[in-house]
Amino acid sequence: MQHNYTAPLIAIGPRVRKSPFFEATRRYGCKAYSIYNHMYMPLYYDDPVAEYWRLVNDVTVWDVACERQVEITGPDTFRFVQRLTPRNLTRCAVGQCKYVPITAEDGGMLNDPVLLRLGENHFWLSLADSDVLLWARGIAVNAGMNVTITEPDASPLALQGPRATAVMVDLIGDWVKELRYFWFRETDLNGIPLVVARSGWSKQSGFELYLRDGKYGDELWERVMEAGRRHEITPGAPSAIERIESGLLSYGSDMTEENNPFEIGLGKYVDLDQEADFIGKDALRRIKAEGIKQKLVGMEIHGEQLPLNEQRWPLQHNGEPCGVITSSTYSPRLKKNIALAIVSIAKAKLGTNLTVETPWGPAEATVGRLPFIEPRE
Ligand code: THG
Repeated sequence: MQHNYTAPLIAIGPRVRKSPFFEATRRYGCKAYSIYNHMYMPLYYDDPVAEYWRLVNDVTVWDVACERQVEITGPDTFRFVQRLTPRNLTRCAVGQCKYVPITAEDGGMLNDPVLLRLGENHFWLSLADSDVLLWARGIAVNAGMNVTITEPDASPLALQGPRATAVMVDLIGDWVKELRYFWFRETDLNGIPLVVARSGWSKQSGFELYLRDGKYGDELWERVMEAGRRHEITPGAPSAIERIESGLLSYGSDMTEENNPFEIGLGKYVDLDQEADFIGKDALRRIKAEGIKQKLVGMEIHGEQLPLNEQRWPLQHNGEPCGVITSSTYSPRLKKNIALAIVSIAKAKLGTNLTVETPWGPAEATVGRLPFIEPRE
């Protein structure tokens, strides 16, 4: 099946915020942007499948400054951050990152950021696409806690792919090899202030450089490109294909504020036994006691090659609606269509056959295991 349609333009104007790397992404020929946290986010420079292979085989550099930071400081910082998330932070050391659900009072997911602890009383939340700065400031108004919540000048640039470590060694030094997964270090690169973390939204290994002064955006980009040249670095962007294969979730697509962490596979980050009274605790206790009604699963969609979905595709079992495909792609490594789906609990068992209503007609699909492909390393 040929899916030949042209994507509409996204026009560039002064209203939408630009990343410090925005000029560089234009110069390097970025062909498509999306909007994320009210900023332009590069999507691809070339053919997305070719970029996927460069991520899987080589190394790619991504402007992900749209993963905007919320900074929390002040004497009550730890207690305040722990109020925002069900994840138990008592063992989060300075220098460590944690993937943390942010839940509302009804247990619904408001965001799924990466948390960085920069000091005893100094945290960043590296956001997915929703307005957590406003939420956090709203919570702080009546919390009776002494905290300051702002947006710092900090912009992530991701290096992802199996050759990312080699580039980082040339760029920053040998010590990056010792940096553990989900840990970071503060450093500077000839006067460019950075937080260097071993993390990123792919399972191909890599780093995230948080630029701490936006005026160096162009300089950092060019230094990365220079260090990467002999490692065949290319500009890229978060790959929808790779992240579905790896089972990484995208806020807004695979979850919204309608979903609780248990049903989307993030229950392992919810600690109901901790002392702290985080927002959503009572609701999540009740949800856990009652049992989840639906569940995020992997699915294989049989038949001809399908493109990325532009909206959720309904799922049926014997003509009865039973869920939705949230994210779908053709997997070049598995050579089949794979997808993430939210389905009613009765239909979530491995091997269950369902029917997908795609825009091109019905297709048969089967519930499978997540992730579709195990991480490298
Ligand atoms: N890096 C940074 N900020 C981000 C993202 C990122 N903000 C937006 C978005 N990504 C937030 N969502 C995620 C989702 C998954 C992961 C990170 C951020 C992730 N998960 C691993 C996994 O599921 O295997 C590890 C989770 C864990 O620690 O157990 O990496 O990518 N700066």
